[in-house]
Amino acid sequence: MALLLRRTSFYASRLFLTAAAALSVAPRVLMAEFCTDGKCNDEVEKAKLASEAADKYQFQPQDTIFSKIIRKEIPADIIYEDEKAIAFRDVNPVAPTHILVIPRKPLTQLAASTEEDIPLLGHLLWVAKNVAEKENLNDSGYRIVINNGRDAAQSVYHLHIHILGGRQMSWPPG
Ligand code: TR5
Repeated sequence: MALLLRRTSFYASRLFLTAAAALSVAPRVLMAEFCTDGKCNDEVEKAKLASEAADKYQFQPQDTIFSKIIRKEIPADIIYEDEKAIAFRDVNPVAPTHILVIPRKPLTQLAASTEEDIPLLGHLLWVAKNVAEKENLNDSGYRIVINNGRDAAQSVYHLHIHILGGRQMSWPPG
């Protein structure tokens, strides 16, 4: 019974987060950030939308969905936060464990970082390492990914580190 309740509340919270993401913006040009209509399962469409997002946002600080999560304006399954970083579960997981680590500072992407961000970049990796450990991924292993720009299909222009684990991965990535 307790397990059933836990499962139900897990799926209810996932549904809520997905709905919140879907409702948060309408214009198609922003779809790369929100992927609400199922098109994001299509790799070609995904790349096209990511390319639109790159044209619009690359190198320009802007108010992304992640800024809203930082300000707690939209709900997210936050599992860690400190004065510089925040980690939360990806709403569209591509692995049994899929967590995003982001800086509070609105850096659009890795390529937009400067020398002054060296301590911040180190901190983000440190957080990712600790979060992965807490998620019991150390023995099995995990993958750290940063998608940067159009060709990497970056869709949200707020720097983020993906932590992926809980299944065997293949190489090269798609
Ligand atoms: O493709 P890149 O590397 O830019 O990764 C962006 C990631 O953000 C994707 O894995 C999305 O699934 C994830 N994402 C997008 C939204 C979102 C999210 N993760 C947690 N919560 C989210 N909300 C509330 N809204 C989103 N649009």
